Amino acid sequence: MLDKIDHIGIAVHSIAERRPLYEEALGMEFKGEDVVEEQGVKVAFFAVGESMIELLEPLDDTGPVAKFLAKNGEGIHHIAFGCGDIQGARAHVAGEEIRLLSDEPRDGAHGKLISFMHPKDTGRVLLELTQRQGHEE
Ligand code: CMX
Repeated sequence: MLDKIDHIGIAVHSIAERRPLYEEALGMEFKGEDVVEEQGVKVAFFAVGESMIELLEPLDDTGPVAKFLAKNGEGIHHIAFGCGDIQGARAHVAGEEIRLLSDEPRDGAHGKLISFMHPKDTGRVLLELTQRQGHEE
């Protein structure tokens, strides 16, 4: 059902401030930035093998990442699993009595479909399902 760890999301106050850590100190390839208005974030991706690190910077004080930063400070925000069939994966986890945070998959960065599970049902770890649509860089 899940084919890899697609990315690990890390909440940061400023992508510009943290980018040198991943790109220069750790030597990861920068794969681009995106704004996901629906999620209230600017994101930046860095490649690690077939997976990515996603830095998440809030666009304002109101979205989920802003709330996370206010409560916890910077740190790991979520783990995203790649899957070929997000609707099938959603049906499977829902059958395991894990609540999904949206009625349908939402649009994520780089044209992906995404769905989050409630951290209260997953041992206090925010887990995401993600499915690529068409081609992606
Ligand atoms: N990881 C683990 N636990 C988390 C969490 C996170 N990232 N965010 C919130 N929680 C926990 C809270 O600590 C809280 O636990 P306690 O009650 O034990 O303190 C619980 O979840 C509920 O939190 P809340 O403050 O009552 O509710 P929120 O309004 O913060 O909503 C959540 C939490 C997960 C429902 C909300 O953040 C959400 O809908 N997230 C999904 C969307 C998202 O995170 N988008 C940003 C990334 C977008 C992208 O990658 O493109």
